[in-house]
Amino acid sequence: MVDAKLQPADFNTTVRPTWCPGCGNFSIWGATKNALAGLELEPADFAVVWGIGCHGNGADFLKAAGFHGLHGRALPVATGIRLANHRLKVIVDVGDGDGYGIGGNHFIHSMRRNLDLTLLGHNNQVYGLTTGQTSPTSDQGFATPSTPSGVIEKPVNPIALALASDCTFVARGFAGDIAHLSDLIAQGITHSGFALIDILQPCVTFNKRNTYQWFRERVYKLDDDGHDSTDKRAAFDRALEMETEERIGLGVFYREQRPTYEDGLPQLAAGPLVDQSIEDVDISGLIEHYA
Ligand SMILES: Cc1ncc(C[n+]2csc(CCOP(=O)(O)OP(=O)(O)O)c2C)c(N)n1
Ligand code: SF4
Repeated sequence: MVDAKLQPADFNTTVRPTWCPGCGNFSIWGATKNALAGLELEPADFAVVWGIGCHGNGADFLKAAGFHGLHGRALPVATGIRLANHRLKVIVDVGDGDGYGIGGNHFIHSMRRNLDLTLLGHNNQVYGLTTGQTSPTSDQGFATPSTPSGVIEKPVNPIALALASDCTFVARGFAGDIAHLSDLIAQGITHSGFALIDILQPCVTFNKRNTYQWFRERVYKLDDDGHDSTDKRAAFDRALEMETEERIGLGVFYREQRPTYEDGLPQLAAGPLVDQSIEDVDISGLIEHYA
């Protein structure tokens, strides 16, 4: 008898989410479960790494093997998981403060390496968990407890930064459109190489500017507007639209196929490292060298 396919609810744990009612994290959690069920993945097929923040509390609510570790360091952990067992799909959930700020260095270099990871950027434009301070994606002029007179500097543009960092799958979703977001996450997981899905995730408690309504007045689907996702220059133009605060494209900005970092490692050709025997590995020379 063939086992019944898992349903999204099968990826729930017994812990109920503690996010504020209306938080965009609910949609990202739901869309992730939809994508996992749609791709017919079992919990043993994937791992998830979370950063620190409200988004990271999702570690308690998704039935998955994974790691909830240091602020800004989700991508190095995910890299280690992929190198140890590249049979696993690896999803990485970060906040804008976590992934684009303190973890910004890892963000750039993981993309240029083209590790086969799917990064979900929960972009609420504030530090949610620590009660609403300015984050790297906060809009210029936005007043928060840490910038009472308004943010002085320009925000990070994650889509433009990903394009400049040679990311091979660059997309933006919106927590206000779960069906579209579910499809983008599934495409990101299926993509061979690094997939960024930056997700507009309203923080209903601390960001009273970038609300669901504010986004609904500005978002449009790239697919409906004739965008060619193989054209990198066109993708840059679409990415820069965000800075006008008038039009915000949703969907796949850019995709290309190129060998992954893992493809370039001869050590992985024989299969995942976790399956390889270490009985014949002799490190005595190495120990002697460093003794
Ligand atoms: C090294 C370090 N610095 C600072 C903190 C405090 N801290 C915890 S969460 C957070 C910011 C969270 O913001 P974001 O990454 O945008 O996630 P959100 O809470 O909005 O989901 C900070 C600064 C920490 N935990 N570790
Ligand atoms: S503070 Fe903001 S990001 Fe955190 S759970 Fe509440 S609404 Fe969500």
